[in-house]
Amino acid sequence: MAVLSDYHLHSSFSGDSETPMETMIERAISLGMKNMCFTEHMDMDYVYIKEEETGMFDLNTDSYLFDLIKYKEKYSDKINIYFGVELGLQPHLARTLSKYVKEYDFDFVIGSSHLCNRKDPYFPYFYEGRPEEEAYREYFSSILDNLKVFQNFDVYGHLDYVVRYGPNKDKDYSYGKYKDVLDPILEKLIDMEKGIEVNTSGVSYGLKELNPCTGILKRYRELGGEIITIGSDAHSPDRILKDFNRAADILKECGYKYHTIFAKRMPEYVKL
Ligand code: HSO
Ligand code: ZN
Ligand code: ZN
Ligand code: ZN
Repeated sequence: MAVLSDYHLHSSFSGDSETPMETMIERAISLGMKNMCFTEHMDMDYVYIKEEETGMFDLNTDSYLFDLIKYKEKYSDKINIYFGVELGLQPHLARTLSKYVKEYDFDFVIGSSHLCNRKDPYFPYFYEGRPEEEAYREYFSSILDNLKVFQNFDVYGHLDYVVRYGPNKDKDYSYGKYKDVLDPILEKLIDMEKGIEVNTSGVSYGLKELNPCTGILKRYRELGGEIITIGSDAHSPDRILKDFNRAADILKECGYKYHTIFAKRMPEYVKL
């Protein structure tokens, strides 16, 4: 069965997208999508280093929700639209983020690491003056720091996001090389009954694998993990549902029979 649900989508409510929400919806409908979940960026306490700009990823959640409800009704006979958020996790924000999540009736919450000890792995300075491996390890251990203090999310986003931006990307990277830091993350997620997502946007960064890599997906399953959402992380209409067949094939190869969609924060399992 083709996967017809995309659980990681941005529109102009995110600081790094200019696509009107309705353009994303119309494209999704034209692709035959059944369930689309917007997951707009909310990265509190984010400083865009290049321009020393603060607040680039502050989400105006009220106007986002206002438009979402409007389009949900307008397109109700064509597609299910869900209200999600991609929360940028940082340990010192744990209490503020918990409070924020409780203020809205989200269908789905992705917890993502976009900053790591207040530094942004998106920029070269994160890797300069040290081996790539050290930077990747810093990123993974900061995920564990987040998990120790924050729980109000459904899936962890693009677990190995850092390899998109490293000097050699995922050329010298594998699950096995980082097993000692990755296993505690996966074990903790499973203990907390949290999922992970397969994020297909790495393809446009020229990665050899999706995020996270197949080794991580296999290991999560092996340890008993079952909650997997699939998301394109599209910021523009052309990326919607991209590489979903590949994601589904990888998941089946790793032993998964289902992927997961969420409504009102409750998982529903859909056959792959
Ligand atoms: N959060 C973006 C990437 C980024 N832009 C980091 C600036 N910093 C990924 O959707
Ligand atoms: Zn983004
Ligand atoms: Zn992200
Ligand atoms: Zn995203």
